[in-house]
Amino acid sequence: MERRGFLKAGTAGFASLMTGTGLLSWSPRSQAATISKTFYITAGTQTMPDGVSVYVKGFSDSSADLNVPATPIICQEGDTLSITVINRLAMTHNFVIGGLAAGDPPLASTGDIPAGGSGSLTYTIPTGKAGSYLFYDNKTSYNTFLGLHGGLAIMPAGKTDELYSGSPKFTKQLFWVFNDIDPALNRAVQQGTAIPTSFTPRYFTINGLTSLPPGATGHGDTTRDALYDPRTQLEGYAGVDRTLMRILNAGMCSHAVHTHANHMEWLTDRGTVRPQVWKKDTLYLRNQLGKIDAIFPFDAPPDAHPPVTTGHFPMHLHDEMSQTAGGGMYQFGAMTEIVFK
Ligand SMILES: [Cu+2]
Repeated sequence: MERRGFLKAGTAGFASLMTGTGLLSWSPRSQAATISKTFYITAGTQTMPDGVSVYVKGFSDSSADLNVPATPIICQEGDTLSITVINRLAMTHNFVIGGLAAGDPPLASTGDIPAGGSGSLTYTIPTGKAGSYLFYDNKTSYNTFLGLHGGLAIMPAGKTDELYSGSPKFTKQLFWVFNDIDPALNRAVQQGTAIPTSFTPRYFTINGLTSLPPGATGHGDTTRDALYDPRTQLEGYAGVDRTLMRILNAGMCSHAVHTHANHMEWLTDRGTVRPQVWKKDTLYLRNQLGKIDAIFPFDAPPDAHPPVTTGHFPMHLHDEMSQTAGGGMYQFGAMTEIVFK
């Protein structure tokens, strides 16, 4: 049992889990800068849509917050990341950024951060590293699933509208960070008992939330419902709001990311630029640190008759269990809305 820094985030406190600010905002600079960020490793409970309270850990903005996933970081090539991580818990943790530094695996890392102590990471981003990255805790095989993860966006220097130099352009960008929760694992970590050898996910989240469909308590609440969370929902005008989704998978399950209304322009898989941009309505997101980047073009939906330019459509995962909670509550899983205004 970890005693220090334990936060209770029941239904009323749920908003403290999501202090996100919606879309990633970015102003390019002609000069490189140092991006300083302090995270606090905190723990607490999060109430799932079936009322079950699950123990989670997060890289949080303050010792009084519990952010799952962490607030994203956005910067540009040439910048220096200066990350400080303060461990408020009674176990050793760490903070790594996957796919960034040289090495195998290519990790930028704080190294071990002792209980009650702090660690730091300084890394100057070379040219050619523009893209989407997951930062996480790999001190154990399961810390990432507990909630210790978040997204890092690296822009090409001086650019506002490209994923990498010369990529198809976008006007908006956001993260979709997926995770799966097996409450038995989280409970074992909380209680200090043996870590289960099997993983049976019962909750599936996008940016820390599940869908709360019409009729459910919390439906439409932008702080609780993944359908309406401004960090997650795609919203725009046809022909205008091309939106980049930086899609990261912190969890154990692979997923099939599926959009209605438009096909997505598939730009990268696991950090590698695809040789051609394919238009797909379903994208394979690998498990355990899988990542893809794609643009939702906000074209007028081509298959609609009579033609439409407004309306609501879903993004849901095409693996059916991910659309449930608690072993069967359908449409309480990882999905969001696509709103043509
Ligand atoms: Cu569908």
